[in-house]
Amino acid sequence: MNIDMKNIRPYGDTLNDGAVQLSFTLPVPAGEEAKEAAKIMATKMGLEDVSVVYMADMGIGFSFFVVYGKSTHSVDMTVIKVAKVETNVLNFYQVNDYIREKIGRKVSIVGACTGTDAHTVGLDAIMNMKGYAGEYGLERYPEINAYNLGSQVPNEELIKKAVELNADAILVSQVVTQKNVHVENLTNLVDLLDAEGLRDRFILIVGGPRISHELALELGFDAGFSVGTLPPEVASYIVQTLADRF
Ligand code: B12
Repeated sequence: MNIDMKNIRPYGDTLNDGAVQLSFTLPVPAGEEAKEAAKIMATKMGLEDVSVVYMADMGIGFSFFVVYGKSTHSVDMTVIKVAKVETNVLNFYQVNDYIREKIGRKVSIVGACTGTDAHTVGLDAIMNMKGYAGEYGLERYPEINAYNLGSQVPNEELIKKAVELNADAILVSQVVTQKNVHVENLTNLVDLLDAEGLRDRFILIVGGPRISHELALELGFDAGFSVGTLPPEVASYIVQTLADRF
């Protein structure tokens, strides 16, 4: 198949047909007028040949739609550059061997959900002994001392613990992003570390579903991890960055 990388378009039935599926809610009761409004809305979004394939009454003067249409736009893939964590991902055994051979002591890692954030599942997936998606969490690695401080940890407290435990890396989880609360909180952590002359002492990592490596770098972190991250990816990044810094 000959794909024009300078003009990528959505693919539905045939290559480059631009077919997309879109769903949204309108604050009007379901009915023929609402259906027409959904069609006009999708057309104004730039879709052609729009058809409303599903409408549901949401019960309280709201209606939900699934719409098919053809996008008229294309994307030039050849100019896209995305900042991403570039690490040779090692498995559980390789990470532990790497630490023994290249670092020669246990690696200390402190993690927390900070600020007002109480979403612990993501950080637990990375740190918890029992692991996630078939991978052991950092607490299970014999060559890593992992400390999970839990949820709603103030930045000051996280820094205090990281110093106390002589941490090599600090892991921060931020799931709630409403009103950019995560940006404020993450910036505050970096500012506090800077003010105490501690920023360079730690590998500083942030993760969460709406975190990108690019955002992490912008905010003064060393790396950012998002949806689907597995513990060995984080462990590999930490140990290789640490060895490089020796
Ligand atoms: C479970 C849940 C809760 C539980 C949390 C329980 C707990 N102990 O964690 C409870 C009920 C407490 C809760 C509360 C709230 N929640 Co909630 N919650 C969710 C839900 C359904 C699932 C989140 C989850 O567990 N995902 C599974 C994990 C495995 O995925 P993950 O977090 O993405 O983690 C992975 C990666 O992101 C990454 N990662 C994550 N952290 C880190 C850290 C590091 C260091 C690294 C390397 C990687 C990493 O690795 C993980 C594994 O791959 C989501 C909706 C959804 N489906 O996502 C809403 C959601 C996150 N919640 C939301 C909201 C708004 C709230 C509340 C504000 C609701 C309210 N009005 O009270 C409160 C806030 C509480 C607080 N103070 O934080 C919104 C956030 C919207 C936004 N953009 O900010 C969501 C998206 C729901 C929604 N659609 O509105 N919530």
